[in-house]
Amino acid sequence: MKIQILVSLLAAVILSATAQAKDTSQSIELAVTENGFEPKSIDVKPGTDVTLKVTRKTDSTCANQVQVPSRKIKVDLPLNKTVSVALGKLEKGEIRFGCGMNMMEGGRIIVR
Ligand SMILES: [Cu+2]
Repeated sequence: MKIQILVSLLAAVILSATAQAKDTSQSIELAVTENGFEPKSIDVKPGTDVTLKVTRKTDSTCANQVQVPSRKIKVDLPLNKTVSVALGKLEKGEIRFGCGMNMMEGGRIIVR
């Protein structure tokens, strides 16, 4: 009886490990500081389901929004609060992001 429980526990652990290996989602932390978006360049693998976790840490830039023009995303960034921006599965190429007015130099996600 105890062995059966142990075996099923082991099976559950192995199954969840396998599921994690196949999971291609990725959370990427992005900060807005006096220097703009950090990091400015992010590398991901094609087919990855990407969510940006954006935290604005300064009031001294115009970036109180983040936008991803190719995804038609524009999101408010409250000070010191992390905002999730789901981009979905990314194909090969480059995705630009920047401030709400598209003035400030933003950054890019390189999918390769
Ligand atoms: Cu701006």
